[in-house]
Amino acid sequence: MAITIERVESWIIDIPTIRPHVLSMTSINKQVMMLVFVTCSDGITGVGEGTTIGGLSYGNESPEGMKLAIDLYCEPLLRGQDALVPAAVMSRIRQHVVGNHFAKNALETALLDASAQRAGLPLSDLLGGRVRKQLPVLWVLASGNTQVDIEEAESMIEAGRHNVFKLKIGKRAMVDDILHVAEIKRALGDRASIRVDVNQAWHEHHALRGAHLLADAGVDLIEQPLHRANRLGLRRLARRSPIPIMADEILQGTDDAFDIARNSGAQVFSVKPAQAGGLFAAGQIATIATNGHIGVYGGTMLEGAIGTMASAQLFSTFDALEWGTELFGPLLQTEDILTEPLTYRDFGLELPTGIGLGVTLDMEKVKKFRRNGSTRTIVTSSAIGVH
Ligand code: MUC
Ligand code: MG
Repeated sequence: MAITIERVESWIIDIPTIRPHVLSMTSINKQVMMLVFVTCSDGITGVGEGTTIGGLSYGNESPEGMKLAIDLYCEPLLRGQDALVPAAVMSRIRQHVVGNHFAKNALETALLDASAQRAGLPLSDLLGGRVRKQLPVLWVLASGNTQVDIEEAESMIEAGRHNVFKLKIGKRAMVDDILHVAEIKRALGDRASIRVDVNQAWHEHHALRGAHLLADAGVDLIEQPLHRANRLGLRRLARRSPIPIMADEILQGTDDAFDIARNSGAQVFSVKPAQAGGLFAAGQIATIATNGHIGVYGGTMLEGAIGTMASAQLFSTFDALEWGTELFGPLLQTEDILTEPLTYRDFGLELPTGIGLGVTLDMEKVKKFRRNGSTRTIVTSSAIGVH
């Protein structure tokens, strides 16, 4: 009997963060998640998530925009379609909807979650099966204060939760950022690996000097130091930097991944299903990386539990994951929206064994945080230069 897509519904959920999270382009005090529910004629509902950072500060899709793209343009293309063939359904969406990678990733996740539930399998089994049961997870130090960051890192190491830390820099002058990074590395010593994410804030003129100073301070990796449009600059830097350069914002899909790999434009790829436009596209980016002898890292857009689990299900199938993952998004939120929380221990995230995404939403909690009306994503005044 044919099983079709009956209903597609998207919600916006606002959950406060445990502390302000300060990046080069914005600071956030809450995380805004777009959840999409795809209900099929056999009664199965799949769920997917589209989440970004600071409204439109990070990329060209906001949670509100994702909701609009799904409600207005994707829903009519999905309703009545064969739910058993997510690839064909997504191909139809791609024919009619250009870009909108975050929204497409959320929809593809929901369709695959429904298929996996129907098959009685974890989503990772539909993607080829797990190579690992646990994913290494780093923590991002981004309180904006050096002492607070050191204390935070110390408590994470002591609790056995994280011993790899990514520091968000690029908001302050380079010299101040490097003093901040060096102080943290000095305090933690060999007990932790330190990486930095510049989120595109540096100019090529001073990036090489920055890379040398960071290497001297004991940093292991520099993420997206230059603007994403400066591909040649990133390639020049990657060739001369004493420590590896990771591509993040520059990777907006498989074409970018292929181009960067072909031109030796970075040593590591941050694989993000949202930026890639779906779990399959993200898997293809990881394959391009591995075939191009580029390291693989499992990135995040600070998704909550649903987006994090979708990524985790995919990353668990990767043959190579040399740089671990940063799937810590749910830990940055004050509230858990699952019936059973995710398990973070021994410096990693344990993959649940249940069907689909392997997690169940606590709908009472989800409803509590659901946004009513069309409230905009509030970006802090300092982030938009208003004082
Ligand atoms: C990014 O640029 O990597 C990942 C962790 C975090 O704090 O921000 C994100 C986005
Ligand atoms: Mg990044």
